[in-house]
Amino acid sequence: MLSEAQVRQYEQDGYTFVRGVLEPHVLQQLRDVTDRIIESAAEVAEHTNVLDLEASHTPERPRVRRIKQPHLVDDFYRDLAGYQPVMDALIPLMGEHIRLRAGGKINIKAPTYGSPVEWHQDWAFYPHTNQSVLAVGILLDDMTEENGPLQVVPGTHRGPVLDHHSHGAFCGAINAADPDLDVSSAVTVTGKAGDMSIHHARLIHGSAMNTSTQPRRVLFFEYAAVDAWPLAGVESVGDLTEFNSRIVHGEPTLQPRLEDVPVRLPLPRAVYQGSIYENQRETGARYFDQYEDASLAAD
Ligand SMILES: O=C(O)CCC(=O)C(=O)O
Repeated sequence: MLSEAQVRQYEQDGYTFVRGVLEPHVLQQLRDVTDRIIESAAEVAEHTNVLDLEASHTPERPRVRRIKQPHLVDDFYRDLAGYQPVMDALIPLMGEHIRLRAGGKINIKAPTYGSPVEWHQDWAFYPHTNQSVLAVGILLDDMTEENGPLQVVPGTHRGPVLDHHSHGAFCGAINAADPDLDVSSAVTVTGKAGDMSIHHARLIHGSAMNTSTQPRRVLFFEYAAVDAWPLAGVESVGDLTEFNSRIVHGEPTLQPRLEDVPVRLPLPRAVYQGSIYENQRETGARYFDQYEDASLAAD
């Protein structure tokens, strides 16, 4: 369960952090399953449905940036999405009825070259009928000031949804020159492997490139209250059985709850598809440094 202070922090600041969520043997299993999937990158030259690759990836020198939709890749992840300690942390924030979203990912951020993620609000990717929508970040490695930690701008979940478009199409990032983007109060989220961050879907967040010698792998699961129905984005309710099969706690409903919330649609679709990293290739001004020529990055 969360303490009252953690619930208050989530409500006021739009994020909170929970220590020691994974038991040590579960953390070890998570790492083992993930390592096996990362190793499979030696067999591919291009992005796949599962693997998103750094621009400098080659089969001889594999560089995985992301594992996409992990709950579809291995049952271990699907089970972990409903892990009781995770549910115990979410119920005070979003109620008893919780659906895993179809998105979800493990962002790998390998040492010395792991890519940055530009400032964005998840809500710009997947607006819903109400804002009981959040993401958790389960740490596979210690997340430190040095290895590209998650950065959040407290309180921005109560502010506007900023423009995530470039050249007339969605690009999944807020232009760093946008006068409405103020990240002067951004804070870094740091913790130990097995800990978990929680952030509201409207919270502005991002992270720098990992130039350190330590990996920073985070498993992000996205959750919505069962009565929060997607308005746009990768998830639609084309198949109700599949939609409801992702309920990890509580019961389904056919009565979405409507809230008066600001919405921008992620349309027209991003020019580059496949992951946030691809979407963000079209971003106007960037905030975080990245290798212009990724092959310059050391192993
Ligand atoms: O990996 C990170 O630090 C941020 C990830 C994120 O916000 C995303 O992939 O949507």
